[in-house]
Amino acid sequence: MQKRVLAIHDVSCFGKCSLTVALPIISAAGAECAVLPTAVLSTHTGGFEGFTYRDMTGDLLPIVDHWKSLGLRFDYIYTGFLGSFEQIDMVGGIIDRLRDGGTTVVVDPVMADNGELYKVFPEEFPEGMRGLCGKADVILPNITEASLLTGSEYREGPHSEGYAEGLLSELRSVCPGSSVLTGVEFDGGALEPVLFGPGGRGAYAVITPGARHYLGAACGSPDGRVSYALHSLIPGRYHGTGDVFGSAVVAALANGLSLDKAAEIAVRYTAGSILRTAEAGTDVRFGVDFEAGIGGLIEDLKR
Ligand code: PXL
Repeated sequence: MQKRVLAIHDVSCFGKCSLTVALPIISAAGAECAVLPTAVLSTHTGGFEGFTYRDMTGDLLPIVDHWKSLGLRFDYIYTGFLGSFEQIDMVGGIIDRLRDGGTTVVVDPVMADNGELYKVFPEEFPEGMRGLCGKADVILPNITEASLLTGSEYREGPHSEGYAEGLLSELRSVCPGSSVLTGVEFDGGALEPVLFGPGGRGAYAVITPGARHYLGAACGSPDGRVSYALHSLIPGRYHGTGDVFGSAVVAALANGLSLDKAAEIAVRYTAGSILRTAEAGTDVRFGVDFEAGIGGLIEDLKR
């Protein structure tokens, strides 16, 4: 049976993030992708001046009412950038109405990066997002979002395992399910003994061994188990990579893969998208070249 995903994000008309990323990646992976647009913007808000912003709050419930009248159901609900603070509770209610025993809810608490809450969101946004994460089976925060959700200190990389695993442990009181923490950065010299030294831990997927610096994701399960998926760090800050990563995770889950494996595949795919973009030298605000990697992603999902 084909899986059906509902993606609840904004439409940034230009700039390759949110729905313009989720829809192609999830569809190409063979799942149906229905959309609930939270806002329509001319571009995303990361580095562009003068963007237009249409809040879609008033349309969300009528759309869901219509779907209920049709008896639609969803295997996955994947939420990302929300259009307003008011939408957080509304989206929580929509999840309650649409989920059934077979629905997996994936919440990406998109609200912050590089140590700062996005300027479009009010100060109370993280507290609201904490409530939404409480409804999720899987959350996908970056380090900044995890620190805001848990009231923990934000630290720049390179990180220690202790810091990453401390955040994952705190996140267990935010989300009853699993957490995938993104933007985890390790120094290669510090990591290698842990990996390959006496009693080296097997819970790592190192995609590019021998790197000086690693960047990737740490997955924490409800029972406290932790795994990592790491790629060599590619310098620079590229826009929309969180959405490329999250969409690939959802695509992999919808193909029946475990969360650890989904994170590994998503790290490889996101890093490949960044590398192509770095080589092309395009404006980092314009998003990453995820399109050329879709074929490889599908092969990875089938492997
Ligand atoms: O990629 C996250 C994102 C999604 N949508 C909009 C954004 C951002 C991040 O800045 O501005 C509108």
